[in-house]
This record gives sequence, structure tokens and C-alpha cells, in this order.
Amino acid sequence: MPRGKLIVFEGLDRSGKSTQCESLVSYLSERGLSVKHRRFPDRTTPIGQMINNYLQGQSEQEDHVIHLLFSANRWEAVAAIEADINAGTTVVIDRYYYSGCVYSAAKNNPSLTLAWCRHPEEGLPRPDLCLFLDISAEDAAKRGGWGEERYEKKELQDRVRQLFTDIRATDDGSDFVTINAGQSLEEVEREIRRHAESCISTTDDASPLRRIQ
Ligand code: NYM
Ligand code: MG
Repeated sequence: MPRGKLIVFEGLDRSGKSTQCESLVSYLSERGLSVKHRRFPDRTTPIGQMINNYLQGQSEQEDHVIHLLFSANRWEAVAAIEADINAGTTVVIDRYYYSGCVYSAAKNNPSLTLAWCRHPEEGLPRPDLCLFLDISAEDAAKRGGWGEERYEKKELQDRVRQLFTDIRATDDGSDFVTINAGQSLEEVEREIRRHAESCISTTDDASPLRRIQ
């Protein structure tokens, strides 16, 4: 049986990730593909609840600690993700380790460099495709603005976007397909489907899931 693929959505808050992620999952499953939808942070686990409390301002965490909790929240899902992929199910995830790196690094804490932030992610399954929904912080804010969560501020979102741009210039960025998220919902949807279908049909079934190195 061909393995499932690992497809990830990334982008700023309000870039349309969640809507597009749900739309892709329905589209693929309506076409008979076995597909599972996940999101990070997964707020349902005990670690995820700590993250949720932090994001909602109900608790404080030292910058490195919250970074490691976000990473732990991915690691606790790895066995399930791998089991799905090995069983032929494609896993579509709303945010992954790229968000983990850039949001922490955007804090400008001198000991939270992008390189430091990436270390705990090494060894995670590497996506077959990362759909990066690109939008400026200004345009994202026009979509009804951000909510009350930590990180939902213009200056931080600007730095996050810059760091995503920096990542695109590295080896991690070789998995990225950049999609102009300022287009209409239907145009974005069409592009995403095209890339996802091409990933699903062209990834060599014999090739094992790669790891983040
Ligand atoms: N976020 C998300 C991180 O800071 N690190 C991570 O590893 C992940 C997965 O959490 N502003 C941030 C980005 C978002 C926030 O995510 C909540 P969402 O998708 O907006 O619920
Ligand atoms: Mg958000």
C-alpha cells in the first residue's frame, strides 16, 4: 500500500490557513482519499492545555519553556502521525515546526535564535509539501483584525513574516510552495488543490517519510 503524504499549512495568523486546510481535507476525502486533519498546537492534550492557557494570557511561561512545550506537543503526536502515514492515510496539518521556529524567534530574545529554536524539531517527520499562505501583516489585519491571543500583534507578525522569508532561503524552505493568500478564497483553493494533487501523485511511494535533519 502506498504511504500517505504529510502536507502542512503555514502562514501568519489570519492568512486563511484553517479555512483552506479544512477545505483541502474535505476535497481530498470526497475524492476517496484516506485523509486526516490535525492542527498544532493541539490544545486537547495536557501539554496543549498549558499552551492554550499561555496563548490566552491566563498563565506566563519563560520563553524557552513555552517553545519546548510547543515542540513537545508535536513530539507527542509523532507516533500517531507515522502510524497514519504508514497505513496509507495522508495527514494534513494546520501549522507545524516552521511556526514553532518563527514565532519563538520573533520574540527577539537573544538566546532564542532561529537555529536554537529549530534543534528540538530535529527528527520530526519532514513534510512532503508545505503550503505557505503568504500575506502581509497589514492585509491580514484587515480581515477583521486579530483576536486576543498572545502574538496577535502587528510588530510581532511583521517579524514572523520576515522569519518565514528567511526560512524560505534555507533547506527547510525547499518544501515550501508559496501561495499568494491575498487572492480570492477560490483562487487560493484552486492553487492549493493543484499543488496537493501533484504532491500526492508524484511523491515516490517507495520513498520513506523523511525526517527533519
Ligand atoms: N504557535 C504555533 C507557536 O508559537 N509555536 C508553534 O509551534 C505553533 C504550532 O500559536 N499565533 C503560535 C502561532 C499562533 C498560535 O495557533 C496559535 P493558531 O493556529 O492560531 O491556533
Ligand atoms: Mg491564531
